[in-house]
Amino acid sequence: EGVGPQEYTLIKMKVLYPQKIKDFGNKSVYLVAATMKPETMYGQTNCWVHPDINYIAYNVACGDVYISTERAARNMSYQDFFKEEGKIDIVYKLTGKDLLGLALESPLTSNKVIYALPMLTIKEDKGTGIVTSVPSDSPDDYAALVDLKKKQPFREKYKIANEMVLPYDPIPIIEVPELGNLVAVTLYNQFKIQSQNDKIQLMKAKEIAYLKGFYDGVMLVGPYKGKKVQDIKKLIQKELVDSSDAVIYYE
Ligand code: A2H
Repeated sequence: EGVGPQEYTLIKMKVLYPQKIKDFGNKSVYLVAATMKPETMYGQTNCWVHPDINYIAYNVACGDVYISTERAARNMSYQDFFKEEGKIDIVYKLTGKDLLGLALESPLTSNKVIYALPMLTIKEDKGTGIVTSVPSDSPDDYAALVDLKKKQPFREKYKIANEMVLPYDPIPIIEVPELGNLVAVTLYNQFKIQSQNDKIQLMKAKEIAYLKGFYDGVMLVGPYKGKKVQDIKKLIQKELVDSSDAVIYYE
C-alpha cells in the first residue's frame, strides 16, 4: 500500500429495526461503511458484510452505536470517536451472519430501504469490514450483486429473501465517455467477469473504472448534475459530514 494514512469516508447506514439484533434502548444503530467514493452514494443498492467475519457494536461519543470490525474501532479510538481515548465501549459482539438481511436507510440513494447482503471477498483488515454497494460504478459490487441475483441457492444459504435482492438494479449516476452511465456493468461485460471471485479480471476492470471515473466522470444526478466528479468529490464528502450522515476515518 501507499505511504501515510489513507482517508476514508464512513457512511452511516442506519439500522431500521436494531431490536432484531439486540435491545439497544432508544439509541440509533449504524453499520459504518468505508468508501473512497462518496460521490457514488446516490447509487447505493445494498450493503455488504462478510458472513464469517466478527463484528462489534460499540458506543460512540455522540450517543450512537456503530457496528464494524474491532480493528476499525481500535483505530477510531485514537481519532476522537469515543469518550475515552484508546478505549472501546463494546455493547455486543456478533458475526456477519447476524447482520445479513437487516433493513437499512442510507444517505443520498434513491432506494428508501436497502439490505445487508453477503459478500465473500470482503477483507477483514481494510476499512470497517462493511462496504456500501454501488453496482453502477464498482465492478466488485456489480459482480457480487449478479451472483446473488443469479444464484438462488446462494441466497437460500444465507436466508436472503428474493425481495432484498431482485428488485435492486444498478442506478445510472455518473456518465463516463466511452464507458456509458453504468461503468461497472460495461466493464463486467467487456472483461467477461463470471463471479465476485474473478480476481484478476476484476482488478483490470477496477483499474479502468477508477481512472476514467475520476478524471472523466460527470454527475448525472443530484445538485452537482453536469459537474465533473473530480471537482465535486470533496464537496459531497463535506455535505455528508456536515449533515452527520458520514464521518472521516483514517487508517
Ligand atoms: B468503494 P482501497 Cl463505486 N474489503 O466504495 C473489500 N473492499 C472494501 C473494504 C473491505 N474491507 N472496505 C472498503 N472496500 C471497498 C464505493 C466504490 C468503491 C466504488 C467504486 C470503487 C470502489 C462503493 N463500493 O473501490 O483499496 C470500498 O468500495 C475500488 C477499490 O482502500 C472502497 O471504496 O482503495 C474501496 O474498496 C477501498 O479500497
